[in-house]
Amino acid sequence: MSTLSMAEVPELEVPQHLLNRHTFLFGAATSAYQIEGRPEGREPCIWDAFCTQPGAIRDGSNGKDACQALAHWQEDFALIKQLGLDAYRFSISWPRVIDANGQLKADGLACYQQMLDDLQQAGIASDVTLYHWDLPLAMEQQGGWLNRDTAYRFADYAEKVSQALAGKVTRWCTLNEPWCSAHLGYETGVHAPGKKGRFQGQRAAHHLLLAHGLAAQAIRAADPGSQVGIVLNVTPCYAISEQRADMQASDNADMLHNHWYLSPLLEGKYPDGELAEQILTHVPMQKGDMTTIAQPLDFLGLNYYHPTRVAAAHQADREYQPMPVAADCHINAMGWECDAKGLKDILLQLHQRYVLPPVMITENGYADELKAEQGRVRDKRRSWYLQQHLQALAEAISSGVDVRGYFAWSLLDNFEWTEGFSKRFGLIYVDYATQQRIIKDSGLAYQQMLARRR
Ligand code: GCO
Repeated sequence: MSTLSMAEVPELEVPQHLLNRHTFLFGAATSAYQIEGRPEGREPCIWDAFCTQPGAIRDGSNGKDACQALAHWQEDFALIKQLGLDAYRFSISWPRVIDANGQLKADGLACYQQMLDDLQQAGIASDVTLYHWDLPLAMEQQGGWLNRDTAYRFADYAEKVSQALAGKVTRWCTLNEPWCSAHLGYETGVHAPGKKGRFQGQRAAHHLLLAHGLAAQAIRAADPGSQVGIVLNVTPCYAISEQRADMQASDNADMLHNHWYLSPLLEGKYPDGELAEQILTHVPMQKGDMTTIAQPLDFLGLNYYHPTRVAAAHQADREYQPMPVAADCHINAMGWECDAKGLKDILLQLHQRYVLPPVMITENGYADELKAEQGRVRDKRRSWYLQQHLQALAEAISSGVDVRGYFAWSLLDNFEWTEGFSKRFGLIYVDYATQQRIIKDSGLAYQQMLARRR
């Protein structure tokens, strides 16, 4: 634990209306594969297999140990309390709690039960994601998200787990970022399971959306006192010029990335237009699917990291590639443009276009590669990023968007998917060799901000 005095940490200056603990909550988020380790305690998942493919992970690493979070959870929860978080968002590993025959595994579930009891006793809300990308490998061998049956298997898992944990979970998030699971996993193949194929992204997406709808119904029946939502990654798309072709490319990017998910969930239909219609001929839709998908949401989780700059010249047919970045911006270690205005813009755009349920910012954060020096991590840039984004968020709220909470990504440095362990997003530093944790300067600033609240 850090012995740094508070005065040494730059303050996060955040508008007053975010600092009312009765109307706005602050948390931090993680996901199972990225932190847990202990693969021997579960069935294999698609990321175990993907990480063995040469060149798939930049530093050749995998989630075998990661933060050893199942062994260290009590220590980590002490840090959550020390930071003064109102809520903790984490995910349950599907292959840890369901065995090869589809039955609930009591030993796999036990740790999550203890964790939830501990949070409840401490008065900390729990935001539990059921699918943060770790599909059981056996299901991938039967087609994964390209197979409609996976949606029913997911609903079955959701039902069993929400029955077993009923009364312990504050908010259930069915899926995390289905765009990533579908598009990166089955269209471009840069994420697990590494499949490539035109229109496979939207085919997988349909089954993911269906899985969400079925699971939402199952959770509501099993755990009626909880709230149910889904987490999407959204990004405002900006054309790099006002030329028609660039504007058109940007609209297409916006449609494929944001509205392909939001419109089915909130309006029960896929987007309109020529491109959408062409894509839809490849989507295996069945009668009643759109009604199932458009379940009422108690909240909508939105993850925001960066805007997307779009140029027609970068378009290969309907594919688009984001333009790198705006000219004078700061870029993080992921190569992502830091632009807090993008958060306000996308929130206002969505607010104008849809009747939104209450929104939670379920992830937002900054990557660097800083190592601890003499027990301290001076991550000024992360504090700057948090402050900018919280200010933009406060502006969006003042303009009428109903946002109820904010989760920093991430509680801990962790396994950053294809980037391995080199990129660090944590408020808390993890020394992977010793598994020592150190609250970074940004974590201390977050703690101080939370302590100043009414
Ligand atoms: C995400 C992922 C996280 C990533 C984070 C940074 O939901 O995109 O949920 O797992 O680590 O976004 O890339």
